[in-house]
Amino acid sequence: MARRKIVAGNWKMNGSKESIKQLLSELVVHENADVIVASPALYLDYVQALAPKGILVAAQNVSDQDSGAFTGEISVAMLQDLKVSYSLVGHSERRSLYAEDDAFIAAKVAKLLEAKMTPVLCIGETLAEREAGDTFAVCQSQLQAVIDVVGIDAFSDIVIAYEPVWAIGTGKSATSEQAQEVHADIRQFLANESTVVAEKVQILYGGSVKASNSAELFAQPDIDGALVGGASLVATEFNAIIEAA
Ligand code: G2H
Repeated sequence: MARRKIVAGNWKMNGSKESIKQLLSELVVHENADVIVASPALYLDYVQALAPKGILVAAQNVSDQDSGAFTGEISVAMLQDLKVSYSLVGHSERRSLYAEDDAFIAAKVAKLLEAKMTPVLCIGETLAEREAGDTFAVCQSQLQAVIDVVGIDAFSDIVIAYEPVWAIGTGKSATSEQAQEVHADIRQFLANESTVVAEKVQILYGGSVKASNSAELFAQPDIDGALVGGASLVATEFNAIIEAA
C-alpha cells in the first residue's frame, strides 16, 4: 500500500506577522504530498487565515489538560476552535529543554486523539544513545510508552516523526541509510503488534532536512516524508523539499 507523503515545517520560535505573510505567499503546494506548517501558537489563527489552499496548520505543542489554572498552556479545545487539526508532541526540544517525559507526552497524544486531532509524535535518540548502540531500544521505548496509554490501533491516527537528536539543527543529517534503518525498525516494532497499523502509519524523518538531501531520504521505502525545521523558514528550500516528496 502506498503511503501518502507528508512534508511538515516546524517553524519553532521564529517569525513575525510580516515574515510569516511573506513565507506563506511564496509556498507552492503540490498534489504529491500533504503540506503542514507548525507555527508558534500565537500565530496559528493568522496562519490559518493566510495559508494557501492545501496547506494544513499544526501547533508545536499542546496541554495534557482540558482547561483551568495552567498558565501559559494551550488546550486541544482551543486548537479545535481555530480549526487546527495537527499538533507536534514530544519534540526533542520539549523533552530535553522542558523535561517532558514519556508519560506526559503519552497523555498529550491521548488528548489529541480524543478530540480527533492528529498527533505528530516525535521520537529519537541522542548521540550518546546511538554510540552506545541503543538507538532502536530508545525509539521503541518512546513508542511503547504511548502504546501503553492509547493502544496500538490508535497509531493508525498518529504520525510518527523520527528525529535523531544529534541531527537536529546541527546541519548534520542522518544518511538516508541510517534513517531508513531506524524507520524500518520502528515499522517492524509496530508490526509485532499490528501489521495493518504498521503498514499504514506514516513515519517522517526530521533532522537537518534540506532541499539537497530530501529526494534521497524520500526514496527510502519506510520514509514517508519529513519534519523540517530550519529549511522550512526559507521558501525556496521548503518548496524544493515539497517538490521532492
Ligand atoms: C528537527 C527539525 C524539525 P531541523 O527539530 O523538527 O529541525 O530541520 O532544523 O534540524
